Amino acid sequence: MKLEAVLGDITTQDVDAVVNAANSSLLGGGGVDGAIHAAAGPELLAACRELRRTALPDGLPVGEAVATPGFRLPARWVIHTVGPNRHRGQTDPALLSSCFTRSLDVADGLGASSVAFPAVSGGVYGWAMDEVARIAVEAVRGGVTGIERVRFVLFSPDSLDAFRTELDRA
Ligand code: AR6
Repeated sequence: MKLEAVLGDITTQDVDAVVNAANSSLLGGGGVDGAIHAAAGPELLAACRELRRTALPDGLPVGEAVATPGFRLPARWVIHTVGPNRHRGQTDPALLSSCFTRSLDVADGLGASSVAFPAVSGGVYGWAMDEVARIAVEAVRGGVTGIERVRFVLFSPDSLDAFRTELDRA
């Protein structure tokens, strides 16, 4: 599996699946969630509402992942995951690690070979970027899947540095 980190906007990535740092409601929000919904178009919100009506009446639990089509995005699928929110006392690294491993499992199940991740929980949810990077890289490296390429797409030079530091660790 090839792992890389780039500076950029996840909504423009030419990969099979992009991961969304959503919230349990799946009904949209700010940050990367808002950007993905804006770029994918209103069909994405409709698909999320349908998931809530059917499979997920209580919402998506923290650390879990679920897929929808990507609609107007270059990516064929969006995999929605919910990171732990530090401001709500969700400080267990296993929950954040699970976001990455479960998203890869879902992508693998769809037959995706390339996946782009944002820094889940590294924004509004309050985790330090070096911690997100360490947990994300460790989780992805430990996963055994058919995914060929994982790209971390970071929104600032500092977060790119944090991920590059982890990727450079042997
Ligand atoms: N491409 C890549 N990264 C981005 C983009 C983008 N277009 N936009 C922002 N980021 P956040 P969280 C970075 O807050 O901490 C939402 O309202 C951003 O700079 O989006 O998991 C949800 O609905 C940061 O480094 O996600 C939830 O309520 C990283 O993505 C809540 O925020 C994650 O920041 C989730 O919070």
